[in-house]
Amino acid sequence: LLQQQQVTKSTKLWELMSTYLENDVPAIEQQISDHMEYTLARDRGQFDQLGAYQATAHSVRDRLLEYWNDTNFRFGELNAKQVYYLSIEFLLGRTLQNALLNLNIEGNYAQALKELGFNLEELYEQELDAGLGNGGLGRLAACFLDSLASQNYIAWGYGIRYTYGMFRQEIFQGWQAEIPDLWLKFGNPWEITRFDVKYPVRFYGHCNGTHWDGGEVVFAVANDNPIPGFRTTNTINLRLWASEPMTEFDLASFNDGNYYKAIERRQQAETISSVLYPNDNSNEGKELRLKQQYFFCSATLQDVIRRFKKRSRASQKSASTPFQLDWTTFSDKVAVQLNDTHPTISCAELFRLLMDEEKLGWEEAAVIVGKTFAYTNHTVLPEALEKWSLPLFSRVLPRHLDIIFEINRRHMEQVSKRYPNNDRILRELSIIDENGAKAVRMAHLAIVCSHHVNGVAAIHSEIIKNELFKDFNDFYPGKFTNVTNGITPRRWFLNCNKPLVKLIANKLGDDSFLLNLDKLSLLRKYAADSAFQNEWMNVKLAAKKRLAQYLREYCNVDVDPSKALFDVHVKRIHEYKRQYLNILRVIYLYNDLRRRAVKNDLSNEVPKVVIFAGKAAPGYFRAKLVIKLINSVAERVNNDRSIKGLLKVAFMPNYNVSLAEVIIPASDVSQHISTAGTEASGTSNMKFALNGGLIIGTLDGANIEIRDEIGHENMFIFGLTADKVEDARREYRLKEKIEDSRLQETVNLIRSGEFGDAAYFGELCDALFPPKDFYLLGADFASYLDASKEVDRAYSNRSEWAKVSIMSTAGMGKFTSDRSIKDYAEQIWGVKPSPPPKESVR
Ligand code: B1N
Repeated sequence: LLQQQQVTKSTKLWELMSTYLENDVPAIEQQISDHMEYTLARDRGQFDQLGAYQATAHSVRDRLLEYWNDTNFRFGELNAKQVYYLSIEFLLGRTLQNALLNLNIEGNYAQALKELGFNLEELYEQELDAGLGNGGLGRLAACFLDSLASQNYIAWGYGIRYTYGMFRQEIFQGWQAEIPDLWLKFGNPWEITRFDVKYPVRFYGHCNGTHWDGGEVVFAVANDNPIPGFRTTNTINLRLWASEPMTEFDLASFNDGNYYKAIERRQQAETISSVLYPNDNSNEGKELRLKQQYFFCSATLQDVIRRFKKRSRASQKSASTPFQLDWTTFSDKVAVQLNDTHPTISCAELFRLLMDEEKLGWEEAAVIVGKTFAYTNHTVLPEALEKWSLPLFSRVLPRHLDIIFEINRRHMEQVSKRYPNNDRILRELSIIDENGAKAVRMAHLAIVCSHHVNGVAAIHSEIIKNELFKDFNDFYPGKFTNVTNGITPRRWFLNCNKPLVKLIANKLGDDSFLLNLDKLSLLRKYAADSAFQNEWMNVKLAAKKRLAQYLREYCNVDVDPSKALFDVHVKRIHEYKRQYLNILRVIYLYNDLRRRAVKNDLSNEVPKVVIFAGKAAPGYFRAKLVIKLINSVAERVNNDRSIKGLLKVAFMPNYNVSLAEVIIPASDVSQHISTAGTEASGTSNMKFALNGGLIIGTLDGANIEIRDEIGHENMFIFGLTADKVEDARREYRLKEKIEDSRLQETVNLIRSGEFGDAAYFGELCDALFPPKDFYLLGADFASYLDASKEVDRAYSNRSEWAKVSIMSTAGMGKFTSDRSIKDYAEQIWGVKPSPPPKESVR
């Protein structure tokens, strides 16, 4: 397909392309104007904000491409091991500001645009988010790309170019409505479509031995997105595949005279990459989803193999001997990281490509596969563990099912050797689930085919080793490990909170902490300094003012940011994340305020606004009902004059990366209150704490490690610990009623119709009664109220609060994704940074 094109040697072109665009203000102005005219074809009366944004974006992209080309050239020359990060989601958000800051040219751009009559900050708002992910898992992939680039690793990301990303959420009469996300409606200046880089991908058909034939074939077309490193020219690539029909028309249908059927087949091909599945932490088992997974994995591995061959050929020493490809070096050149099980079909696909296309034997292929892949698990929730029913799998990917059976047969042989006559363990460790309808367990396939398996926070990795995959851990000692998640301080500190970064840089002498976050610990010695505390709190106040404006504009909620505590709960809506527990708390607080208002006992009350945001999966009724309840409570509470505005509730629609960038710097306290043992890590907890927001949370996920770093006294911890959860559940099941009187009172209030729609909310109320309440809201309610009270108490002391806020930021060094990536590089991939030569750093 990719025909070897004749390469023309042009010294002149080489020289011209070796010069770089200038970054002085007049040069930038000229290039923006050029793009207005030559790229956008604007006439001189048509300079609107959108056009200005697009022209600016194109001029920044030009600069990215210079570094990106250099980087790709250097990677090819080095021919060192390259990391491939495979993820079905990349939640990138906006690109413009991130690119300008990473290239260190934001100031000159602001100046140039000012002289052209525009405001750069306003242009940022023109960009639509690239929302190609659901939540934490997709955003983690985006943070990891930034850290790979910034630390000079040889790495690429691979995923899907969805035409429609995460749906836009609107609220109608308190209910969530989902609107298609038209993120490409004005084009996408950040991507380069490689019409010449495309691979065929087959589905269905039949399979005769190693011969797979018939069915349907689509093309995967490469779309490249440059990812710049921070203050380095290392600019890596995120290659996203779009599906395209085969260019050859379906001749059979044409000859039958079935023109419409032929067109329909073409359209079916396009649907493969059309929409992101909007489920977070749950698995729908849909055929199209399996096709998406295979589609991007097959194209990716074909691309990786092509690059391996090209580089091997280019690096052959002597031209006299005929070239002989050495497959045993494959895993010295390729490390593939599987972001959850979604790309796990790649393991079977690599077997297929090596055996059926490259004619290697099983043993040879198995060694290569086993040294190439590593798998990251992101969840222990049973409903999220991927399983594909055998009938579906064998219809869509018949050859791969055969391969998986053979992997499993050999795997089962090993297991029985080690544990003779042990049916339980055979059943437990089999890739095929035979309890009930037979299915392929993707996590088991990933574990068998990978050299390492990691969890994403210490507690989560322990649960994986000791509970979820205990037998695997015994069978494969040393395979299981931990890499605690992290976030990039470029986007989640510098981009979203420049005033705080400036304040800290002034205090510490420079901003090198952005690449060495541990240096933040130097702030500890200023935590009690009252002048510094004042400056610190003023920065926080400015961020709160900005958010207050949003609250007025989008939620019709009026708050005084200089008085009110901003209490934030933003993440996907899910039962295990317990937004319901929070709104129950709010209802209790509201009722208490009303009671005290009657007794004229409202003095010393800390005014607060409780801010919620987050999307529910469209088919997740419980979660949508919680959104409705939050909005109903907001309606009632915000309009009750008797409580004197001391409590407000807001649900901000359409939570996404760019809204998170506004909310996170503005939070005083944020909620991370999952039932212990359910949230694998959480990453927004890190974002809030880094920005001086205090955390109220359970001992779950990364909260535990955050506590270890910043100190128990600097967090509001409550609730059951993971080791107590099972017993608590067993106990609760035996109870006859809700024992906590404050919770009972709160439920009664909902049932009474205080917030309208009592009939709807009945389901939510029922869910709290024994033997239900799987997520243990009842068990944690009392300690949650205590923690909430403690927050109020601490907030009343401004200096104490400021100190804790500073201590939070100071303790967050560990949670940079730079550290996570270093852990992966050293423990799992076996790669080192390869900084570009000094002369290329401008
Ligand atoms: O991955 C994040 C963690 O910080 C979160 O704790 C975890 O909940 C999240 C199926 C998922 N786990 N599993 C998913 C997403 C989409 C999908 O289709 C599962 N997301 C997480 C990063 O490690």
